Amino acid sequence: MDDGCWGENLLTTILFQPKQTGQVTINFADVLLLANDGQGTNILEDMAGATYSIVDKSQPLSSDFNEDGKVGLADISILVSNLTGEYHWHYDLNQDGQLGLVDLSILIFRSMSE
Ligand SMILES: [Ca+2]
Ligand SMILES: [Ca+2]
Repeated sequence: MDDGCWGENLLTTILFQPKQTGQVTINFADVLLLANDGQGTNILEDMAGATYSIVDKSQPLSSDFNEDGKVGLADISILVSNLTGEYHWHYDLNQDGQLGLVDLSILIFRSMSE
């Protein structure tokens, strides 16, 4: 793009191929995207990274959060204490990207099934 671009444009697409499940943080370091503002302002300079959760949707997430070999009140307590605050992917039992009553319902159902 020798002449640059104007307005909203898709500049690139990055495809990531995860090697394992878990969390990954992606930061844009040493990357320049310069505005054609006469000063060459790097518009990525203030861009924060993002953290992604890589999950295997073919495998149900474990509900035994305290790893005591059973799903029970202790696990429910752990989930409830994590419903607010920072998102933790391993408590997201329906893998919808958020923690909420659906995840709690799944956990209660699993605890009653054991
Ligand atoms: Ca447990
Ligand atoms: Ca969820």
